[in-house]
Amino acid sequence: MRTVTTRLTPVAIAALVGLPIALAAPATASDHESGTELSATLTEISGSGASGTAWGWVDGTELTIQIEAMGLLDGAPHAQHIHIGGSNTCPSADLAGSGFEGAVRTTDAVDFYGGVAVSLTNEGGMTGPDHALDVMDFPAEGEYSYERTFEVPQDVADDIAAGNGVVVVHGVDHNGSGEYDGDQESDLDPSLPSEATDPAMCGTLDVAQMAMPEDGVATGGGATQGTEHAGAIALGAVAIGAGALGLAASRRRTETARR
Ligand SMILES: [Cu+2]
Repeated sequence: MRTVTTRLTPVAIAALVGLPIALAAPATASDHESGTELSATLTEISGSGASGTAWGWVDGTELTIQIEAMGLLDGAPHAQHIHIGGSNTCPSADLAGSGFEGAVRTTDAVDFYGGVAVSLTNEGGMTGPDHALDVMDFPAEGEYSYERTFEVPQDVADDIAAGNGVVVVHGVDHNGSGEYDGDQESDLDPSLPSEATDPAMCGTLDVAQMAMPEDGVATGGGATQGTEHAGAIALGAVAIGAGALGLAASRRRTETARR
């Protein structure tokens, strides 16, 4: 929902200053005709310095996930998952953890994001929760772009489409040594240092817009309808302020809503 609003802002600015509206088109445009679009802003946990975004699409049992990550330890694997459970949220910023200087470890925040439901392994790796720590099958760079489309169980797909998925990227060099080390064992696998599995960043996969059923009739959903109204109000203000340019923005909004 937040993403729709964010997209409107550049549209509104473009309309007001007369820039070509096409510049404001979202980069994640897709040709999907059914399914549910999701997006997440990934924010650091325990001052890891990591940040990123995630985008997803659920259509039946097919899941597509894109992740843009930065600020991670370079040259070290970053396990990345979709967690489901708990309150389906990220840990609060003031959560005191059991890790390095109070850092949050993976199990410290399980009441927030639950357990691993999907392992976002590299192409070829397995994607179930049993493969959550297949460390050779995850991105191992400080900054990376990840995209994968694969099948998930129906209940997992339903949960993610309902906005219950939380993306968590792991691996934090708390002591700045340039590698995963330290005295503390991982709370997930005692053969690994805790740094290798501590959560670096987290974001909730929020439903970005209403899924359109095949008959083309939108079903209920108060929150998304509220977003639509907010967009209409914003565009109304543009129309008043910028006349014909405002109308162009409204048309663009309609196209965006149809995707
Ligand atoms: Cu995880």
